[in-house]
This record gives sequence, C-alpha cells and structure tokens, in this order.
Amino acid sequence: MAMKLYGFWRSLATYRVRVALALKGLQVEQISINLLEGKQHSGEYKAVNPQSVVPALVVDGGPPLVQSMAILEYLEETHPTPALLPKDPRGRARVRGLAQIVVSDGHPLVVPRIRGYLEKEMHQDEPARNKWLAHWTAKALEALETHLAKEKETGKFCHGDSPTIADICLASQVFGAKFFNVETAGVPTVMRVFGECMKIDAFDRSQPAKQPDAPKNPTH
Ligand SMILES: N[C@@H](CCC(=O)N[C@@H](CS)C(=O)NCC(=O)O)C(=O)O
Repeated sequence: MAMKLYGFWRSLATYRVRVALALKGLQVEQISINLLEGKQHSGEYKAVNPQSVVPALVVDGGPPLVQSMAILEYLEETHPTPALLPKDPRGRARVRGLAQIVVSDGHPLVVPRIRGYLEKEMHQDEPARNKWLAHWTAKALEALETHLAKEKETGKFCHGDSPTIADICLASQVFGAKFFNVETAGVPTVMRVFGECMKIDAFDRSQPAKQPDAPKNPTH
C-alpha cells in the first residue's frame, strides 16, 4: 500500500496521523505544506484538500482522505493490529469521547485560521490571542484530566494498558500546550499518560520537533 501524507511539522492533527501510521508499522511519504507560509491556500493543495487544512492522506493514488479522526478510524479498519480501539462498544465510546474532547472541542479553537481571524477581523492583539489559545488548550486538558483521574478504565494509558486513539489525541493536545506555554502542573494524570506515550518510539519519533520540515531550533 503506497501512502502519501500531506502535513506540516507543527500540525497537531498531522501528528495524530503520523503516530497511528507509526504504531501500525506503515510506511508513508510525507509532503510538507508550510502552514506558516500559507501554502495550505495554494491552488495545488486545494486540489488535494479543498478545506485548505492538513492532514490529507492519499492511499494507492485514491481520493485524499481528510480529517484526522476519519483517517485514524480508516487506519484502524484497514490495519486492525495493533488495535487502537478497545473491543467492547462502551470502551470504544469512551475512547472516542476522550479523543473528541481534543479533536472536536479543544484543537479547532487554536488552529491558524482562527488565530488569523482573531487578529485580522476581530482586531485582537498578540497578548489577547495568546490568552485565547492558552484558555481553550487548558480547558481541553482539564476535561481530560477529570475523566482520567476519576474513571476506573484509566490504566497506564487513557484506557487500559495499551495506547489507543485517545492517547494519540491526548499527546497532540499536550504538544499544543507546549506550543502555547500552557501550565500543565494541574493535569498530573494527563502528563503521566503523556509520559507513557513518549516512551513509545512511534509517539516519540512522530513529534513535531523531530520532523524533517521542522526548523533546527523550533521556537513554536
Ligand atoms: N479537524 C481537523 C483539523 C485540521 C486542521 O485545522 N489542521 C490545521 C493544522 S493542525 C490546519 O491545517 N490549519 C490551517 C489553517 O487553519 O489555515 C483534523 O483533525 O484533521
């Protein structure tokens, strides 16, 4: 199976897909779309993803797959081992729910197009924009923390003792917190799980700063 991943080193959504591919041992050609230079808006990339966002995954020259959660689910269905979702429906719903706290509620508020809109249309200065980024990033982390700290299904990872889609999304949110200088001392369970994730090579080598298109000393 030949796969091409359109992404960017500091894209949290691309990170999620890179980790899933790596966990499942799949090779992928990475194509960098420089979001800081606005390359997502080029006609060439819009032909791949009309929404002008990364990631997009092309499998065997087929139509591009978009949205990181849809791509993770596709990889899970086509390459079930190792499993990134539990077997039981209730467990699957819990894992998907934890993942959606990040993917549906936290991350969408901090993407470049929202930051650009706050700046250009809403005339918010940099300190105000940074306050926004830190607030919504922290909110998602706090929601994860509340679930993980009190629910008995939490194990070494978000759900039991092997990584799932929830851990992939949690790790992406923690990288967001690092980008936006968000204090993480108040979310110890999240940070413990993040630490377990980063002991796994697939999580570690997929991290933003280790990508070939990352600057030598990323300042975020
Ligand atoms: N919900 C989408 C989010 C995609 C997204 O917003 N990606 C960001 C990078 S993490 C992007 O390409 N942003 C471009 C922009 O906002 O202009 C997913 O999970 O794939």
